[in-house]
Amino acid sequence: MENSFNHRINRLKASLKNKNVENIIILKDENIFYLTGFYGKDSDSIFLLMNGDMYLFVNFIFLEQAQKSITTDKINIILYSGDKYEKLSEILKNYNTKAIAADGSSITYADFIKLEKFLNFQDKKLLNPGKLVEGLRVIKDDVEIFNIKKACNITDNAYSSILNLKSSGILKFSEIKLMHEVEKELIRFGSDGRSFDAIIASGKNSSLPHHISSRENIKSGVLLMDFGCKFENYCSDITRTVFLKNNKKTNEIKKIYDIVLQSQIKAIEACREGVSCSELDGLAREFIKSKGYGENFGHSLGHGVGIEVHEEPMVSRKSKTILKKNMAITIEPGIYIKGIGGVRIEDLVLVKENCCEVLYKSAKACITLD
Ligand SMILES: [Mn+2]
Repeated sequence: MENSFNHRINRLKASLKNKNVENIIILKDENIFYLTGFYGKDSDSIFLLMNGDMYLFVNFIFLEQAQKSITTDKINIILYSGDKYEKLSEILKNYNTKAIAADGSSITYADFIKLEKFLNFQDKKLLNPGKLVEGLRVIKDDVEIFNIKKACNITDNAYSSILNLKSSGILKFSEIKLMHEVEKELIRFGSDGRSFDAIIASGKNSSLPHHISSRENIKSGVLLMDFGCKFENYCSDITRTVFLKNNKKTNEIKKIYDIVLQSQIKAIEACREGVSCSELDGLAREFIKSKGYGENFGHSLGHGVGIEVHEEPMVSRKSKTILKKNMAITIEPGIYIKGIGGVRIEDLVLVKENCCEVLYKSAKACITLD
């Protein structure tokens, strides 16, 4: 593990050099975790890389956790009480450096004002290098790939035990109770918990891409389930749409199921190193459009997954990112028809040189549960 953190710090240094900066302040918990192994939730910590020296500023609540998770003595753990920027400022006084970058995408306005105040005072300039650490996180290393695959494997197991309930079992639940059942299975198979609140959408509710699971009872017809779990702080994210018994309304939805599935398979077949995110999105989108449902696919094709369930790169029409080996992205086209229902099929894939690896085994053929 220590080697992978060294490797990540070296990548950070190289990426800073590219932008002609040497020093950086990082505030976002996920980015600090990526670089140090310490993951405090809403921790109010600061990671500082200054002339090659590394500091982690934590408050009392996170001190012992930081000491336990950081296995290298190259990172100086600094306890602060009161204003973290005052403590930061004390350390910065020891350095003559004139410019320092801040992890730009996640900084609040209040933090920005304070940082500027302390840095101005010392005649240091604050720079914004953009989403620098997020940019490193798009390419997954071996440890990350292992954890993501494990999360996906647990997700497959949980999905298959939900299918084993059959229609008769599932129809006994409300959406919220099925959400709970899914999350219980994710834990039973070894995850550390969900990666987001599972979306369980029955019938007409499935036309809301991010429906909030409700107290309504699940009805026969279409059922969309979008869920995922965490393993060692790495996420999975899957969507499957199934049918519970037949009813009159399922005919049109089964027609769109076929279109969504074909577009998803086309995108998976095209997904490999060198293809741009916008090309991939366009491929699935054009196909859906050619079948007359262009207006009903209003979100982007996918997103990166890792420490966060939604992270870079965004797989959208606007994204200029070119896919590279070991990026982990979702491919999740959908068609949504208000008042009738919707279908989305989502896989998490690992980009390879000449193809991509689908990380789930869960079947995608249209099924009606007995
Ligand atoms: Mn997703």
